[in-house]
Amino acid sequence: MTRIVDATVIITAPGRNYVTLKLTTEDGVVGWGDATLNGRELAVAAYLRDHLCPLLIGRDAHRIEDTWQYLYKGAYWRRGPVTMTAIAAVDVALWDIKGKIAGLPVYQLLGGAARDGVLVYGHASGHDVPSMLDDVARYLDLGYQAVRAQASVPGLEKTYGIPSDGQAVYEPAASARPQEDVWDTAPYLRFAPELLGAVRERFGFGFHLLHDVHHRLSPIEAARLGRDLEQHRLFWMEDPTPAEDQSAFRLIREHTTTPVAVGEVFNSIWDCQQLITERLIDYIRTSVSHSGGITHLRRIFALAELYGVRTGSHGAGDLSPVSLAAALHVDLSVPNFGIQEYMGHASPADEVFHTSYTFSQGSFHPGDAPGLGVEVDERAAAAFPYEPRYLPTNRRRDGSVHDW
Ligand code: CS2
Ligand code: MG
Repeated sequence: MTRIVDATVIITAPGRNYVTLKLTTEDGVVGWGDATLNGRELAVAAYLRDHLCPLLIGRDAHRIEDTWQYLYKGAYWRRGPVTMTAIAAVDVALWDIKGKIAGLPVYQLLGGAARDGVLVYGHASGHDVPSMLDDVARYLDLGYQAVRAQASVPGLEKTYGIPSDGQAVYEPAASARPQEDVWDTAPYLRFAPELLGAVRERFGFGFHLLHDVHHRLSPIEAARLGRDLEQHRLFWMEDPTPAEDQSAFRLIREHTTTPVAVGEVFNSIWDCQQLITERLIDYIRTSVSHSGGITHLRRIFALAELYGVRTGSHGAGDLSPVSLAAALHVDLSVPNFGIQEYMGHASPADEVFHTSYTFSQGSFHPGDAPGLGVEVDERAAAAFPYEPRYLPTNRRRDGSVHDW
């Protein structure tokens, strides 16, 4: 038994906003958990500070499963992004503590390494096809074996995922109100096959190619796009249509064999159940930060394994380095691993988050430090105050709101 004696929420913005939970035991062992929910950061921070942290004081840090059930069932109001991100931060911090006390990296507690490394994909993008192709070349030169390709859609002023000038990776601009972008599906549906075709024409088929539709199509449009992309042999077409209506994916399945990946906005096993058990997707993208932590993510992945669905966890820059480290420990140990997203963390995040994961030839390894292998510099964190930032909103040409 080792009691939790302190639970602190740290909000910092080294390059972008992050919320981190710090748990400390009576023996001075510290565990870190990521609680960042992009554009709604303060809601999770308040949920932790006002509701969960007081409940954690005095609890046995070793009892991870009991604490998970206590916070999930005890909330009465279950599921949802805020609740499950808060519970995730507690869960991951407790696994960090257990690893540090055991003197083992977390993946060893999860059954050990099921592979030598964690295959990741990088984000190639461009304002046009030539600059996107140059970015793909850059990733292949760095040793990546998998690349996601996105480019500005001709005729649209703004497109998801394309960094503004001077940005290393795409990040929504700091603003008091969400930026409003104009979306039009027709030019995108014509352009996407050209975009991915250009990558295959220039670089061939010797690496994995991924594309994020980012929830913008109707089920039949998604079915048509999937069919038009088949010749380009994608690793996956991601979030082709909003996933609230899981039965909509049956229509996509009827028309195309392009693999489908969904799940970054999911928060619990219940959000994925139909898609997995009906084999309507090929990759489940639930993240350790937004779906209840290591404890619950492993359940989702175990269900997926039964149905031949592989993992493809979300790993955008708005999930902190603590989240990435936790994801890598899970990825290294689960049998049905598919791929891990790696977008990187813009400087000066590395001044606050000190990590021990390493990259080599297209794969990551979480490292063998006890626990997660990440430490947070609280003094450095204090130097980067929070700044409100909203994700953009999409409107169609007729002014109506569309999925972003
Ligand atoms: C995207 C994300 O990386 C992805 O797959 O869907 O960048 C997503 O837009 C952000 O995480 C939202 O906060
Ligand atoms: Mg995505």
